[in-house]
Amino acid sequence: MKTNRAVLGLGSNIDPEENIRKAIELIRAEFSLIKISSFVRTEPVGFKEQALFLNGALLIETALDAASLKTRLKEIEIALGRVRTKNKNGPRTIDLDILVWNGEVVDDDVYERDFLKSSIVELLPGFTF
Ligand code: PH2
Ligand code: MG
Repeated sequence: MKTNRAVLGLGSNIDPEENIRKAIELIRAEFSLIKISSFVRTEPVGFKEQALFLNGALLIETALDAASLKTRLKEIEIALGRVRTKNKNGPRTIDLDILVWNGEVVDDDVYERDFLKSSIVELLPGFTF
C-alpha cells in the first residue's frame, strides 16, 4: 500500500495545552507519528479579540488519501469538542489542517503565517516554499 507523508498543523486557543495533548494522543493512536515540532504561543491571526493560540505541527505517515485524511481529522476535531461557528477565525478547542502533502504545500495559510513555515522547516529540514 502506498504511504503518504503529511505535515499536520495543530492550533488551539481554548484550554490549549490539554487539547493539543489529547489531539496528539488520538493521532498517535491511528497514524504513524514520525516527528513532533515545538509548540509556540502565537498572536491570533484575523480576529484579534481572542486568547493567544498554541501552534505546532506533526509529521505523519498514512495509507489514507488526502480527502480521507481530511475527513478523519474533522472527526477528531469533533471528538475533541470543536464547535464550528460563523467566525472562521474565532476561538477553537482544536484545529487540524493538512499543511504539506508528499512534499507539497496544500494550505495557503502557510504562506501568510510564519509560525506555520517554522514548524514545517523543523519537521522537514531544508524545505523550500
Ligand atoms: N487559526 C485560525 C485563525 N487564527 N491564529 C493563530 N495564531 N493560530 C491559528 O492557528 C489560527 C489563528 C483559523 O485557522
Ligand atoms: Mg487553521
